[in-house]
Amino acid sequence: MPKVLSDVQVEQYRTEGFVCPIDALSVEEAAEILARMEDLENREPNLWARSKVKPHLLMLWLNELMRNPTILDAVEDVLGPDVMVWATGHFDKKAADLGFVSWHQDGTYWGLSEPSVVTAWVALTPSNRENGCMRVIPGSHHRGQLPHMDTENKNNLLSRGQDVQVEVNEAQAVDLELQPGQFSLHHVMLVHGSEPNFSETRRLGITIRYVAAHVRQTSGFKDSATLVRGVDKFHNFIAEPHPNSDFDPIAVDFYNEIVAEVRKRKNTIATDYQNNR
Ligand SMILES: O=C(O)CCC(=O)C(=O)O
Repeated sequence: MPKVLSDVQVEQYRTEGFVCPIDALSVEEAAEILARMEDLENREPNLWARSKVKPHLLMLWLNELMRNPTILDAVEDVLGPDVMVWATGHFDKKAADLGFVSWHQDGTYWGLSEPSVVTAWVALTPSNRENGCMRVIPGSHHRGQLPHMDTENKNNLLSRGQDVQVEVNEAQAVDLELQPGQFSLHHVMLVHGSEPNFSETRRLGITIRYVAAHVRQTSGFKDSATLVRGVDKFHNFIAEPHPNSDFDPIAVDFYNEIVAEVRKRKNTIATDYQNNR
């Protein structure tokens, strides 16, 4: 029996590749997390540029958020009992921001061995049609790996501007509208994207990329991950340290080593762990 999702939602994830919305935090808790994040942003103007690959190693609020029991229960409902966090990130659109996300499948450059990979997209502000919420094409995760092309557009929030090279029927798109504290789940092969923010307020989502423990990095290096549920019987990933503070020196050293690995393999693996800015 699922822990948080209903049977219908588990079935929806299987057939359509997403579930939305799911309640995780109260509006007050989401506001508190946002305040912690903004406090760090104010103290460290290059915060996100410094933290592109696995910001959960550097920011305590994010390391705590990825362990939220409700999010983990929902992830367990679709991935099974042994769950690791492989990557995290943020997708930020300021008020009246032209930033957009081209239609893509997440797994395209990630180098992961199989699609037991799900993203929890956690809203820290309202996310709706007007401010450029995420949009998905239901069932597109069943189409297998589709061809993508890297494109150059400074407003594309994806690091390579990766754009799926098949026609996307936007009439089928579903808006994943969320209130602060809610999240959606989407499958690693689901075609999704988002439009600019035409509103007067910020739209901010935190992405947490969860993998089942048996998933491997296939791009020729030992990647890292954090076990957050169950047992890691496979040791396919180097175990990440658990930071005790923001920019905990032990986690920073580890982070720098991983970033160096990722950069060395820039042309072969996921350099799009994280968005463009
Ligand atoms: O936040 C967005 O607009 C897009 C997010 C996205 O592409 C992702 O989570 O993979």
